[in-house]
Amino acid sequence: MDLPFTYQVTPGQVIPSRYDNHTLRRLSSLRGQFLDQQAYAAMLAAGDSLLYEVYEIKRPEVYGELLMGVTVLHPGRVGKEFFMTKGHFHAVLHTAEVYYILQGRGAMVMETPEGETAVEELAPGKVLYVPPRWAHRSVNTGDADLSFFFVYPADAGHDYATIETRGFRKLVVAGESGVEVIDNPRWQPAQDRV
Ligand code: M6P
Ligand code: ZN
Repeated sequence: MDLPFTYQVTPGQVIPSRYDNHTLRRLSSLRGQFLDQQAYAAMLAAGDSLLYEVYEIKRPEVYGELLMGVTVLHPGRVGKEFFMTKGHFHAVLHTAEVYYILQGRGAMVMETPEGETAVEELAPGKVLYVPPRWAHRSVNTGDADLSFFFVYPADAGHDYATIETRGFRKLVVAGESGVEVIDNPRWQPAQDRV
């Protein structure tokens, strides 16, 4: 591919005009993450629903390069909890990420290893800066696709295991009065710490 290069991403056409990888993530890849495990099991038994899709522009995973792409997170709920991404820390913890929201409504749930938490609302036109060290998970709180452009250092890598075992400290649910952020009652402190 020629360098430099351009491609198109617009709110009307969120799928990048060129991309290298198209990853599909289904309900089964979020096992253990949703609070209502009965609702999760029932939904999974009815079919392995597609939760989100990532269109990635490939670059060498080395210092100095940037990885970019678009995530399309579909609407839906497991019990009261909205569809969400797996979420991760970066394997190289001190690396940041930028999101630009193209369409839909949602939230980004974030936390540091020390236990600071933050939840930012996502809406079209908004740019979100996820600082180094903050784990991040996007949540679709609307009834249409939530789509956003992302970019982060190509050598950052993904640490999924920490979230898979402990979960996030905060959850985003449909409450009596709309979208609510609650403490995760199943959040687990790390076992390997004294
Ligand atoms: C964002 C970015 C990607 C990530 C995607 C899906 O678009 O952070 O790097 O792959 O969300 O999230 P996850 O990797 O947690 O499944
Ligand atoms: Zn990331």
